[in-house]
Amino acid sequence: MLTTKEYIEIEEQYGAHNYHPLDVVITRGEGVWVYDVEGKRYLDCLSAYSALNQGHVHPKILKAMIEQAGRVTLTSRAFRNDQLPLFYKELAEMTGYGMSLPMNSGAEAVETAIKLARKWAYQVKGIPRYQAEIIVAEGNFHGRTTTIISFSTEPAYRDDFGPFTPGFVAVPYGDALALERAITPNTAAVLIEPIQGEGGVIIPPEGYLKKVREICTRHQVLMIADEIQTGLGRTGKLLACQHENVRPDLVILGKALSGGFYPISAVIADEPILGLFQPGDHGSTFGGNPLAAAIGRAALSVIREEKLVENAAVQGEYFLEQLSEIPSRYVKEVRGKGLLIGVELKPEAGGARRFCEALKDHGVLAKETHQHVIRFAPPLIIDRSTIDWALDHIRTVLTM
Ligand code: IF1
Repeated sequence: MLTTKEYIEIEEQYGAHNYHPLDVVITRGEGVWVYDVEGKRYLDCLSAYSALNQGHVHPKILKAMIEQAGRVTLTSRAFRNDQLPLFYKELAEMTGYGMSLPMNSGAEAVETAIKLARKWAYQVKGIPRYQAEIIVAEGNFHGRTTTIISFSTEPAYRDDFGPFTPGFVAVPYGDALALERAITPNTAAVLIEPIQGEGGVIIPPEGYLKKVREICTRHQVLMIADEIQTGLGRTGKLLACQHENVRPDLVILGKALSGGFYPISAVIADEPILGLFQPGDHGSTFGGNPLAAAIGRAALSVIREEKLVENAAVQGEYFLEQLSEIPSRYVKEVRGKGLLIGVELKPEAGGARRFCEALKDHGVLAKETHQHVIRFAPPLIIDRSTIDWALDHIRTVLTM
């Protein structure tokens, strides 16, 4: 085995530099823990941006993956397979939406939802062809494709990558009035995150999602929730929109839909909307393949059987409360829902990165977002004593 330094040198020489990772080289993961090539153990407080809600290498998902990998992995959608129908059915039963459309990356599922909303606009709402507009929120993060970055408001994600896809309007996040004012007869949909993850764990004012739902209904506009990061238990509900008893027309899932084993995403909706896609309209070589479907089925069953939604609510409340009580001169605000928690530091703290570096040295892996926010989002299988262990180290680092 090579040393940490050697792995990093090779990576820097041969890999594109589109990331600035913490200098920890992970070789193994188990549950909430990962191990680096020097044998040091760390608590994973990022969970691959919520893809690992079920924890690393969950044995049940691993078993499903290995069994299916030995049977058949890919049929293409030109033929049917015996896993996809059951994945559809189990996803419908769990989420209460009638249909789903599987893709691979989150960004692909967002693209799928955009295409579907546009088709709905022309075929159902009667918007003049190619005039459809979709309203998004400032500070959004929905992925990295050229269309999606076209409506990003973050210069780093956007600058130098134009020309941009038209048809999107951005309004301030959390402001329902601004959203309603932006609606025109050509508005097809509103696309929002229930909590902005990359935006810095931004929680909108209470009642915002409910208002967005009412506005969408009143103006015959589709409400699309990007729950790629917030969905599947992360915030203490299966879907974060359920905190306000809101049912969007379309929900986009990804990340934890595979428990971190494989890229699996999906758009879920009812038949009057998702039924608009006709053969040939949309597709993917790998989307809905039997390996993905088998993994997805196992990933969903772990969320259900291990009551991860409930655990996220209970442990998240405790973690948030304990973090809020840390007497740190650097902390401006602690906020979160379930196990999606952001600790925003004051500008004079000198940025969150150095705190993440220090946490890493203490065996806690967390990632800064938007310069001043440390995000804590451990796997949803975490227990109270492990949170207490983490808190000891977080306290030390935040009061250094
Ligand atoms: C990166 C961020 C998180 C997402 C929401 C769609 C996607 C994501 C709400 C796209 C993806 C990831 C992508 C990853 C880092 C990460 C991230 F900091 F960049 F913004 F989680 F906060 N909608 N988020 O959060 O899904 O196509 O990647 O499967 O791009 O570096 P994807």
